[in-house]
Amino acid sequence: MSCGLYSSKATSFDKTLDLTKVKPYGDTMNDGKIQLSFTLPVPACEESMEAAKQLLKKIGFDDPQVVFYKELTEGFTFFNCYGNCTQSVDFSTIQVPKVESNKMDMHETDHFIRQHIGRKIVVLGASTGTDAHTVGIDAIMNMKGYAGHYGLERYEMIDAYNLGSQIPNDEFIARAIELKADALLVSQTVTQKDVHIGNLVELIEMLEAEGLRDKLLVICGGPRISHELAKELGYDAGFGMNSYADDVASFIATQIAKRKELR
Ligand code: B12
Repeated sequence: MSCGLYSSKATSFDKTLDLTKVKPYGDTMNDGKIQLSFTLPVPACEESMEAAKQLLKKIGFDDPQVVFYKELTEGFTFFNCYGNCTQSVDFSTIQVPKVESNKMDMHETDHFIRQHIGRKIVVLGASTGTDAHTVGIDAIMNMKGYAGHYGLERYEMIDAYNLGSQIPNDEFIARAIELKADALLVSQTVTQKDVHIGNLVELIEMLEAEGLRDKLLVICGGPRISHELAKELGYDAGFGMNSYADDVASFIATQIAKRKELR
């Protein structure tokens, strides 16, 4: 269900809000105000300010304004601009594929695992390939947790192994075999030139070649990962920004319990 079908708080205080024609909000409903920052490869001068405004008009902004500009280095000027967006979107019809699972907190998940699986679950996590970003996978796995959500290492019924960053896919798979993993968690932060796609696909292909794909839950996450993309690439689920250990732990526990029931 689209969250547009829930009552929006804004509709109750402003009757001019039409969820079928949603525009950005600045300080008045439907004013369409957008703030945009970008750099043009030209020196800072009156002409480059005019170039920035013309560009905004071409993009479709009414009343474009440059509110700040500064030459960052010789020949490259940074602009901060405002403009009124002339387009709108129909929020009421938007549907986004999401991970479907009942979110449980740490204690509920531990209890669920005890009751429905009856043994500890082994989860391996890493930032793979050339990706050196560790903060995302640490947020999900570290004992102390992140933003008030305990990480998987704190769960009594999860054996969590955080392998760190820049783990090659073959090493990740070798550790998964050695530790008899139930689930693999891959974190990918750098998406420049789609480097994450190649790396994520390679892992799935290698797991398939080893005959392991169906024996494991394989989950990816990162700031630019969506559930839709993850499914397309052959993963069981994908988690993006604002996801926490409880989201992924609930998903893993319920999926493993389901698979156990089917056996
Ligand atoms: C810190 C940082 C670094 C540090 C990393 C240190 C470390 N130990 O991690 C250093 C300085 C090493 C670094 C290097 C680089 N970085 Co950097 N870095 C960042 C920065 C500032 C913060 C990232 C972060 O820690 N976020 C906080 C965590 C908690 O958020 P998160 O990762 O999104 O994780 C959450 C969710 O996504 C999710 N999640 C994440 N992983 C997983 C996995 C699973 C299984 C699940 C369920 C959920 C999940 O859960 C987390 C909690 O909610 C970002 C900019 C920014 N503000 O985001 C740039 C950024 C990510 N870096 C960037 C770049 C380009 C680089 C470099 C290529 C720069 C360079 N030219 O050298 C290198 C790459 C190095 C490499 N080989 O990977 C770009 C990436 C752009 C892109 N789209 O690809 C960013 C966005 C900066 C930018 N605006 O350009 N970086």
